[in-house]
Amino acid sequence: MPDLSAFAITKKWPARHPERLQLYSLPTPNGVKVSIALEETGLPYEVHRVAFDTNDQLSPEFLSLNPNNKIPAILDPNGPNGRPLALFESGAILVYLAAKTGQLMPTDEAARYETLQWLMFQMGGIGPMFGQLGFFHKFAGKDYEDKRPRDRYVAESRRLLKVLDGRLAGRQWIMGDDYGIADIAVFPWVRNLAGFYGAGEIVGFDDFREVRRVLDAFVARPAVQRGLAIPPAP
Ligand SMILES: N[C@@H](CCC(=O)N[C@@H](CS)C(=O)NCC(=O)O)C(=O)O
Repeated sequence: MPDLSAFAITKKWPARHPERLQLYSLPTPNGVKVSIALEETGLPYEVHRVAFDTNDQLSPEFLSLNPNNKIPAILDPNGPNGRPLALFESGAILVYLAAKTGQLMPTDEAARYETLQWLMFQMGGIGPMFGQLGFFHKFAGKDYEDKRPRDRYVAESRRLLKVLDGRLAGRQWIMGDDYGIADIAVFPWVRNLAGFYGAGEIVGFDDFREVRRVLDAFVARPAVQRGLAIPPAP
């Protein structure tokens, strides 16, 4: 049985199954990327809830694994060379899970780089820009009188949706027939923009028919539906 006691995070969130990959998360657009990938691959894991209402992400135990105080994070007891591996940043975790399982990533080398390119497009573009739009459209920023910041993120989100729409034309998924980590990174954010953030109208979501088509196919996947509800509400 692997010993994870050297990892302070296990003091606050004890591992009942230390032989399984440990996931620290919440069902947010970044959190569900990892639970969806885990559900898709079938890798056994144990999930721990990092509650924002009690600022669990700022606890010393969580910070010992992720000094950037954000979910998701993982602790894999069976990492490279059979040693435990702690990891944060959802993009890095997706790449790790794909490499570990040999799934969700094409085998061809050029196609692998292309997958990373679209993954980075999400991490550097879609995530931060849609997130800012959420702040200025739905959360505290919506009361600001000056609408220029909101308008900037509306325009940038529309631009990114157009790029994505162009990529998806004539393709089933971002990487064509190969569903994988690029889709798992992008579509939880697209779903959130039109859904939870209520920003569908302001960004003209209906103009992006290819994005809508692939979003529908994405959320229809059983593993996606399971991953979207992890960890379950207490
Ligand atoms: N680039 C990070 C972003 C993670 C992130 O922003 N997580 C949010 C939830 S979606 C969070 O943990 N927020 C808590 C906080 O900022 O205190 C990743 O992709 O993992």
